[in-house]
Amino acid sequence: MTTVGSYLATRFSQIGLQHHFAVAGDYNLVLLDELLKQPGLEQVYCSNELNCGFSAEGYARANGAAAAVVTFSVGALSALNAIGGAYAENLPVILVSGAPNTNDRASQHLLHHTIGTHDFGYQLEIAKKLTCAAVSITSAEDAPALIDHAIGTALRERKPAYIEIACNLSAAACAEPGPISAVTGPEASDPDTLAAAVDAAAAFLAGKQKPVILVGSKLRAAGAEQETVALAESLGCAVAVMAAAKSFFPEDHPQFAGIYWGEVSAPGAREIVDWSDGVLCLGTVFNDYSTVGWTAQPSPATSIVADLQRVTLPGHDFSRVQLREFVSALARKVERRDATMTELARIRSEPVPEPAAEPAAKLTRAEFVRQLRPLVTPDSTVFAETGDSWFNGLKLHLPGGARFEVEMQWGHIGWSVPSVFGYAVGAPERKVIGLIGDGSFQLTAQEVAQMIRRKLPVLIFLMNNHGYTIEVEIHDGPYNNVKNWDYAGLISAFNADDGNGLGLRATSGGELAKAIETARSHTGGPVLIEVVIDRDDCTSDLISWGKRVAAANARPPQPVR
Ligand code: TPU
Ligand code: MG
Repeated sequence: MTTVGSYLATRFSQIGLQHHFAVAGDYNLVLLDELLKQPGLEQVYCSNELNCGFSAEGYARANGAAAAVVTFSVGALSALNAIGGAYAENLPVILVSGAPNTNDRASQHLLHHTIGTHDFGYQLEIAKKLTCAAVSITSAEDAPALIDHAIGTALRERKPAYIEIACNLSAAACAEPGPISAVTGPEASDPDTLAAAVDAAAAFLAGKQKPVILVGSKLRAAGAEQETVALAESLGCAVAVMAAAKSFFPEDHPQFAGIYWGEVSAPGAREIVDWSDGVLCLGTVFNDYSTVGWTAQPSPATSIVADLQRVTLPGHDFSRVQLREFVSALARKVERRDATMTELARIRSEPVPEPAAEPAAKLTRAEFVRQLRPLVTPDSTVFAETGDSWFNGLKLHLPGGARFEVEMQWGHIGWSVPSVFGYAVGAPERKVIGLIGDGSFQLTAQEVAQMIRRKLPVLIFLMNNHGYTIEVEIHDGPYNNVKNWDYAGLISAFNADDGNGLGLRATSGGELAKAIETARSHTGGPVLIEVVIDRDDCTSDLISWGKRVAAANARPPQPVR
């Protein structure tokens, strides 16, 4: 017999999920039972619902989609923060919440876990703002259509969706699932508009001396990474990548010009973009952070902007054009335009070898990055948390195959611990390295216990600078000091009597080298290395960027005209 819960489970399997993340609560227990019955769909437990949402977010990064299952209100409202993150980061995470019994809906009953009124609809209303589709299942007959609508919309739009299921319906009988192609069928461009957009873009580029490609973070959501390499090769131009899109264009490709981030760009990358008379922006996101406080953004007058479903260029605006199809068709149409490669060859600087620090000398950020570099191999995925970890991570040169994950649009500190957990569950073949600051770690540290539980070989570098240094660089005050923790001791506490996580602490280059050596041979659980540095030992990029962001925040109100 198909039940509402088993229908959902089948759809999860059909869209390629082998896991879903969960925290139990009485509104979802029967649903969790139904999901457990699905062969090949494992239930993975999290320490709290915020982490559950971010774990699913990380799984979606590895696997293309994910699901989190939580209880009503006390659970879901925490998870919704991570769902906002999935929206901002273009990741289709399906949030499923248990909900009040259908008989309580129009009654005068008061229910636990609610705000204590007769309104049980507030969670759905909030979810509607943070997802591309939010549905409430209050009848088993409607369940298949509503589930399919939510999942299908999430996959098409690469955004999260929300499904709440009344707790007395999870095991109720409903219709069998039909073919999944009805749910996941691809959305195609309007053919005439696609052709017109490609013609206009090719003509625009043909009229430019120095076109460049600028890759943005929505490129992965569009599934257009391969197509972009082909387009770059037909145009022959330099390709710069925005910080949030690091690794979305191969860094070992000869046309890779580096990270474009205004004043804090990689050497040469800013010049290549700023000197260009025609920037082809693919899946780019320009916000206050990515434009370095509105100081760096290609002019729309000299740009083509190809978004997920829309292409704009001076004098044109084409809707219903899928980014992937646009890039792929444009690659077949463009003329070669490789002047920026000549420029790049002139200004490109070879990386200067960094001298090793004295092994006994006090550990510095620079020495840490030097020792980190060789750890990044083609099978690595590096997660960089908000803070100076962003800048440390961005400085890494990624060999072909290596991946890089950041959460720059949402920017929730602590995101990376659960996201790394979810990613490592979804991609066990990858070597996952997390870079995180002390302040960020304290928000979501519990999820290391789940890595220990599942024996995941994650390597975390915790940069302990005893404070919110990124905030110090934006605006300092006593609120930027962080209570110190015994981070290595915390891992022992998480181990309790059956875990095999390892916590290490390094205060000199020699200790760090030894810790890395120990981590390499450790098996059966994660390793956390606490990297102890001075409070003000940060990248110059963080200082420059922080200054610009502070200036943008401090703009006085403009008089109303
Ligand atoms: O390397 P460092 O010291 O900058 O990193 P750490 O220690 O992780 O400090 C991060 C400081 C920080 C804060 C407090 N970055 N952004 N914020 C603001 C913030 C507050 N709460 C959430 C959930 N997200 C935020 N980004
Ligand atoms: Mg810190």
